[in-house]
Amino acid sequence: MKLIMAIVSSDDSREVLDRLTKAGFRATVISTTGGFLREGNATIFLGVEDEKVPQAIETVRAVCRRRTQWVSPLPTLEGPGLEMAEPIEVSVGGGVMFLMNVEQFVQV
Ligand code: 2BA
Ligand code: 2BA
Repeated sequence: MKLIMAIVSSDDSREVLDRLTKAGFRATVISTTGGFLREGNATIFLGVEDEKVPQAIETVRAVCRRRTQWVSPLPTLEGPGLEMAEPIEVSVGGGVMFLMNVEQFVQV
């Protein structure tokens, strides 16, 4: 069994969960915040049998489309005054997934 930790945009999380549960996957979701944009995202934990891992990944991939967004980074404290950094283009919306081996799955 694998534990998939999928970090997805908050906008996409509902549809990802709908599709995952319809496909029979079990999931746990927590509201999280990205360290870079400081915007809400969702972290979905999926305990998945090894042979179902590709299907789980495809289900997340089908919903989470990568797109670009302009953001103004937080002001820096470098230099004499408060420097406003130039807006930068970042890529958002795609899913990020970590896969971990599960030693044991216990249901009580
Ligand atoms: P955030 O940290 O808010 O990052 C949002 C997007 O900003 C990232 O999208 C990436 O395109 C860009 N970005 C992040 N850090 C950057 C940096 N130091 N310089 C330039 N651009 C940067 P994704 O890569 O799709 O990541 C989406 C969210 O997934 C991230 O939100 C973070 O919460 C999580 N994440 C991504 N990689 C991670 C990792 N290696 N470890 C833990 N969490 C990760
Ligand atoms: P349990 O299987 O006891 O699961 C309780 C909670 O534990 C789940 O809440 C979920 O948050 C987490 N969980 C269980 N197995 C997991 C796994 N493999 N990966 C990640 N998280 C896991 P809910 O999702 O709200 O489910 C409540 C109960 O509804 C479940 O109790 C189960 O009896 C049933 N259920 C959940 N998903 C189902 C599905 N796709 N088809 C049929 N029944 C489902």
